[in-house]
Amino acid sequence: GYARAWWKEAVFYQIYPRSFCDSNGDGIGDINGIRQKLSYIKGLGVDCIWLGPHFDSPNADNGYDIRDYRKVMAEFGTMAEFDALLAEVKAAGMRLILDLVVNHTSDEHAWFVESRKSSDNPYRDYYIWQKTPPNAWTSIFRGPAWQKDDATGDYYLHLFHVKQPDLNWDNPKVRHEVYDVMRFWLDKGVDGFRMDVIPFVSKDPAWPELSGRPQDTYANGPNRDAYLQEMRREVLEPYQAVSVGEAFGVALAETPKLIDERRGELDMAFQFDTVDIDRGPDGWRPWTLPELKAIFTRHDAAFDRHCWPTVFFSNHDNPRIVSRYGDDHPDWRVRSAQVMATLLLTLRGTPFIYQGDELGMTNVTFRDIAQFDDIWTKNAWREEVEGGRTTPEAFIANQNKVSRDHARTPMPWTADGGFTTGTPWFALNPNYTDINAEAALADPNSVYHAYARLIALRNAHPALVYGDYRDALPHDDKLFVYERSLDGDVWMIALNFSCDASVFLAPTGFDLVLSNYGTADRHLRGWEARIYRKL
Ligand code: TEU
Ligand code: CA
Repeated sequence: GYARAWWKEAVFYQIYPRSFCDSNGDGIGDINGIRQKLSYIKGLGVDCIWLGPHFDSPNADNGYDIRDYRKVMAEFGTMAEFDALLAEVKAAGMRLILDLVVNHTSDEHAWFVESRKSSDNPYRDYYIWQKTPPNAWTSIFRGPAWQKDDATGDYYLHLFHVKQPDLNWDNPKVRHEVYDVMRFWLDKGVDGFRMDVIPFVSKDPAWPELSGRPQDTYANGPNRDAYLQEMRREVLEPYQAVSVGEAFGVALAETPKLIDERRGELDMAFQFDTVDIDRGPDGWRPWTLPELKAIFTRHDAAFDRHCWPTVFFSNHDNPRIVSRYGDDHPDWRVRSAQVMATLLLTLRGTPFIYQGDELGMTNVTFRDIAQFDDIWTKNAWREEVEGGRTTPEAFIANQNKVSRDHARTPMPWTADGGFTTGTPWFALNPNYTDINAEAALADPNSVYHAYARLIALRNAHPALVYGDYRDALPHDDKLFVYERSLDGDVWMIALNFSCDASVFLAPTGFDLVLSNYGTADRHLRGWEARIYRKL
């Protein structure tokens, strides 16, 4: 069996602070807003909060460009308010992890301000400078990854936005600065880190040209594993801190390198297979249920007893779960969001919930480029539409499927919005009048209460956490039926991924424990989710 650990049994909840709750009417979510909503989060039964970047930042990429790692973003509040939040999270019996963004900093970080001044500046080697670009690497956010800088005429590397220069991890001083930042927050009592694009930290000194997707090259530098091992020895291990790294660009077969417990790197990784399922070379592509199911069978085979998976279907970089994997038509929105909740919370691996998915929040229908906030979308528009490669209509249609902004609309707290008393920094999804926390809390059949019931069930039964996984119907294109079993405790989960009723033979010798329809029926109804347990 597995070695037990709190983070294997935990359910995580991700907060995107800018869009969570605004306490002072300036239109921007903040720390005091989160403090006001802790009982809402606790009410779900989650164990640990992942707080998106809350550090001082000029917000070129909404906080993923950090100017000062030891300061709280002024718009979000003060260090005293952060300390109070942490204390209140703990008092509520939960834990808190922070977003560690250390592949790059903001170009306004003091290290980079120094670094760019001259080629003999003591901070020059904190970043990656070349006399001329050694290759034609491109930024994940479009355009060249090498940027000429006026002061010296040299080029610096930025794998993301031009305002996000990559740190030089080959310089041991940089690594120790990062470890000091980690200790600063761990000393306050945080429980660990989600690590942003952590596999990108090691750069290949041969500067190979790209072949395939850029991330496949960027994530696989020669010192990646040595640096993660050092980080674990230096910081994570002594503090017993949990770590979950974004495995962006790391193939499934390579992922055990990051998380096999015998290697001493990370505890968990976000593998991108599920969220890449609808991504093709030219944007959105359709997908099928057997493809989705095959991912979990593949993961099950790739991760042995020494690796522990994560399960997530969304985050601040992805569209809304119900629009993407379910059916956001009003007739099916609640049921299909409950099907996805059941999947998320009964697969093998630690589940991560993204704020608002517990309300069944949907994608937005964007009509105009002016409605978007994301720097990535804006860069892509410049390249594709202004560059004459596609039409505005085709571009917007694709963004309506893939945009990161779907996830970034503010939380709808009440039928009046309730996110802010002022003007929100980003428009709420106009359906907040129907889809909001107040309505969900009042309705026992809401998506929110389904999440709460599923989390309680998971917490009560080790088989749902540590049990083996077996897909019982891999080829069916509407039904997803699988087993979880541990020491003779056998569970069967039957999910209908369609609005058609389907004949389904209830397994003999099993009890129905939960259905999102409440009552039993001979048929598996449209978007029904059932959980059975062997007698
Ligand atoms: O994301 C890595 C990243 O590039 C993702 O945006 C990825 O491309 C996307 O999920 C594919 O669907 C991290 C952060 O999560 C993201 O918000 C930041 O913009 C990025 O790093 C840079 O820090
Ligand atoms: Ca505010």
